[in-house]
Amino acid sequence: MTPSEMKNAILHHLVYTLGKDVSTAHIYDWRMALSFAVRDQIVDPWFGATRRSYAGKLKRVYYLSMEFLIGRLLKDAIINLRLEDAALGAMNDLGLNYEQILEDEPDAALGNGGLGRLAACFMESMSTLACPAMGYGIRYEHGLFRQRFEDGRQVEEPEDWLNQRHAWEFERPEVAIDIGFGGHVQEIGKRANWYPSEMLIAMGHDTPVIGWKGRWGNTLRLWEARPMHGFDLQRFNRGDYAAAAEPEALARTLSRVLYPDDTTEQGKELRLKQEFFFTAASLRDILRRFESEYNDLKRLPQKAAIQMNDTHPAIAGPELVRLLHDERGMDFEEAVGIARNTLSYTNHTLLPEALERWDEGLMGRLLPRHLQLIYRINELHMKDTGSRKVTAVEDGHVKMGELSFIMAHKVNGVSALHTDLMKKTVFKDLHEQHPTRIVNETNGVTPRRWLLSCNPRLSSLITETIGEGWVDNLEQLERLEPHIKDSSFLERFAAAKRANKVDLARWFADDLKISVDPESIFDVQIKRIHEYKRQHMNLLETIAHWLEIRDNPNAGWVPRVKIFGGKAAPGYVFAKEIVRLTNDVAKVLNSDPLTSRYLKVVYPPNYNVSLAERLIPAADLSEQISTAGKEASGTGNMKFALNGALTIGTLDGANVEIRDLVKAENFFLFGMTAEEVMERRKDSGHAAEAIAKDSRLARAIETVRSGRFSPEEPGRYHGIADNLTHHDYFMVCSDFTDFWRAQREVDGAFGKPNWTCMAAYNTARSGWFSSDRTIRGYMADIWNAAPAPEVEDA
Ligand code: 26W
Repeated sequence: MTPSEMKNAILHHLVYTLGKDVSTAHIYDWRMALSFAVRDQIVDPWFGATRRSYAGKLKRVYYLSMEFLIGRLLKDAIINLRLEDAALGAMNDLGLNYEQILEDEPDAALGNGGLGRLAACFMESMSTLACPAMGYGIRYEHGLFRQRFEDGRQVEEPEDWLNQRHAWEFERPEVAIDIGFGGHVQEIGKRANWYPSEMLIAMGHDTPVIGWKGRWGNTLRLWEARPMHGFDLQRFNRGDYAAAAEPEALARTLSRVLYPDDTTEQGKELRLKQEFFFTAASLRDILRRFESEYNDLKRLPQKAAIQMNDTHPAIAGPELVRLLHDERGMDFEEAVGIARNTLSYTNHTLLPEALERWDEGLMGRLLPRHLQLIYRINELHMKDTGSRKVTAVEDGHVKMGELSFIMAHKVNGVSALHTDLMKKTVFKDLHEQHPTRIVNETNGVTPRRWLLSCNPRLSSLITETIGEGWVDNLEQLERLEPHIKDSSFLERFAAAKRANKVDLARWFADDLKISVDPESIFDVQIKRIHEYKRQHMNLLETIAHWLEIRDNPNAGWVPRVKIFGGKAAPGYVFAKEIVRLTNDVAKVLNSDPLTSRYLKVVYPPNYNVSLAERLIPAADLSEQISTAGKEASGTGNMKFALNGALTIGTLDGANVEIRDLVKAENFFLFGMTAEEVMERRKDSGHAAEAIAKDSRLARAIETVRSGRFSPEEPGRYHGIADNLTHHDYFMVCSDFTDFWRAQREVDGAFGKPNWTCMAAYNTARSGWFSSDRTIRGYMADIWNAAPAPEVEDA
C-alpha cells in the first residue's frame, strides 16, 4: 500500500464510517479512521486463514484464558502488515502527528499481569506460526483499574476502554449461547438432565490477531454477558423504572469487571460464575464447530486441543464430560478419556494462597451437576490409580489444580525451575502416579511487540547488521556476536540505548515534572506489587545507598535513577503500604540537595503494557529479585534482556535460564537458592540474625521506622519495619547483604566500555525467549498440532 492509497482509505473512513468532515475531525476520529483503514487490510488474510483451516481439516488449538492483556493494537497491526511507511506517509500528508495518533488508543487492559500478557504474546505467535487457533476469554467492560496516587497512596479508578468504540472487534450476534446456573438435577440412570434456575446469554465479539507479515490470522473471541429477557416493559409502564432494568443489569454484571486480585484466591461467587460463563460458552462453541465438520466425537482429541490457562477455566473438565456424557449419551469413562485427551493445563503459580479452591456448598448451588461429576471423576481417578486418597476434594473444597491435573493429558510449568518444583511440591503425589504428564514449556515473549515495535532504534541497528530474519527467527540474534568486538557496532548499540534514555527523561520531565540525568543508571523494577517480588528490598537498598551518599556527598558516586512501576491489588494491604512508601521515599530523596544528583526515585502511576513499551528500551538494569522458588517464570525479565538491559537477579523462575544463556559474567547474580530459602526458613531467627550482621540494613530499617519518610505521621511504616524484623517470610533481610554487594558491582561496571559488550551479549543471546519457540514447544509436546502448510509471505 502506498501512502496516498492509505490516505484515501483514511479519508474514506473518516467521512463514511465516522461521519466526520476533515475540518471537524478530532484526534479520536483520525485514529479510528486510520484503524479502520488498517483493519481493512487484515480482513482478507484473516478470512483466508479461516478458510484454509476448514479446507485442510486442520487441528485447531483453543486457548482458554480469563485474561488477555493485549494493550494497544493499532501499531501492532501496522507493524505486522508492514504498513509503517504508508501510515506514516499518510499522516504526514494530512498534517497529523503519527506518534500522537498511536498514543490516543486506550490500552485493552483485560488482564492483571504476567498470565494475561503471556496469553496475548501466545496469540500473536500462534498467528505468526500459522498455527490454527482461537483464543477464548471475557470481554470485560472494565479492564484492570487505573492507578492514581493521592498523597502517595494508590487510588483505584474504573477503567473505561469501552467508553469509546473499539475499532478492532466484530460483534457476532449470531454467536449467542445460553448459559445456565443453579437449579436442580434429574438423574436418569447414570446420566442426568440439568435444569438451571437462572439463564443468560454469552454473545461473541471477534478480534482478528494478525501474525508477522500478515501470513496468517487467528481469532480472539471474547464473550459478553447479555440478559435472556431484556427489559421488563410491564414494570416500566407501571412506573417502576429501576426494577424494569434489573434483569438486564444483573446478567451484564458477569462480564462487567476483571477481578484485580492475582494474590489471593477469595472464593467469590461472581468469580466462579465468570469462570463457568466463559468456559461453558467456549466449549459449546468448540463442539458446535467440531460437529459441523465431523460426525464422530471420538475424534475430538485429534481435531481439537484445548489449553486451560491456569485453573480459571478448570470447570472445562466436568463441563466437557457433561456435554459428552449427559447431553450426547457417551459412556462416562469414555467421555472422561476423550475430555482428558483434548484438555491440557498450564500452572502459573505455586503460592498456596493463589491456588483456587471452591467451597463445595457454593459449587453445589451454582453448578449442581458439575459437583456430582467431579465426585465421579475423582472416584474414577482413585480406581485407575489404585489410590485411596481423594484428590480434588478436601475439607469441603474442590481443589481446582488437582482437578485440572486429573482432567488433562499434559500439565505444564512455565520455566525449568518452576516445573521441577511442581513435581516436588504441589503435584508430588499426582506426579508419582503420572510421571510423564508434567512437562516444561518455558515462557517467551513476542519479538514483534517487545523489540521491533517498542525499540525502533535497536531494531534498525540489528537489521542493518544481520538482516531482517531475526523478527520471526529470533535465535538469529546470535549472529550479532561477532560484531560485539567491533567498536563501531558497540558505539551504535550504546547510542541507541542512550537515545532511548533521553526520550524517557524527556517524558519524565514533561509528564511527571521530574528531571533525571540520562547519564545515570536507569534501574527499573516494573511488575505487580507483591511481597514475594520484593519491591521493598529494592527500596531498602535505595535508602541505605542514600544514607551512605549523605555521609559522604563528594565521594564521586555513580548516579542512578530508580524506576518503579506497578499496581497493588485493591485489598492487599501490605502491597499498598509498599506503594505509599515508594512515593514517600521518592519525595524525600528527590528533594534532597545533597544527594539528588546521584540518586532519584521515579514511580510513574498506572503501569500498563504501553508504559512497559516505553520503559524497557531505556533500561540499563532489570530488577528480577523475587525470593527464589516464588516467581514461576517472569516474562519482563526476558523483555529487558532482549532490549540490552543487564539483570540483577536471584536464581528464580526463568532468570536461571536467562543467566545460562547470556552467561554468568553478563548477569548480576545474588541471593539464596530455592533450596537454601527452604532450609533457612526453619531457623525462626533468620531476620534478626541478618539484621544484626549488616549495619546498613539495620540503619535502613530504622530509618523507615523512624518516620523520616512520613514526618506528618511517624508511625506510618511501623508495620513494614515490624514485618521485616520479626516475620520476613520472603527473606528480604537474609538476601539484603548479597543484594547490596551485587548493586555495588553494578556501580563498578556501569559506564565502562565493557558494559555495552555485556548489554549486547544479552540481546544477542536472548533469542531463545521468543514466544514463537514456546508455542512450537506446546505444538510438539502438548497439542500435537502442526502449522498450516504452504504459507507464503503476503
Ligand atoms: C485466583 C487469583 C489468581 C489470579 C491470577 C491467582 C493467580 C493468578 C496468576 C496465576 C498470576 C500470574 O499472573 N502468574 C504469573 O504468570 C506468568 C506467566 O506464566 C509468570 O511469568 C509469572 O511468574 C507468574 O507470577
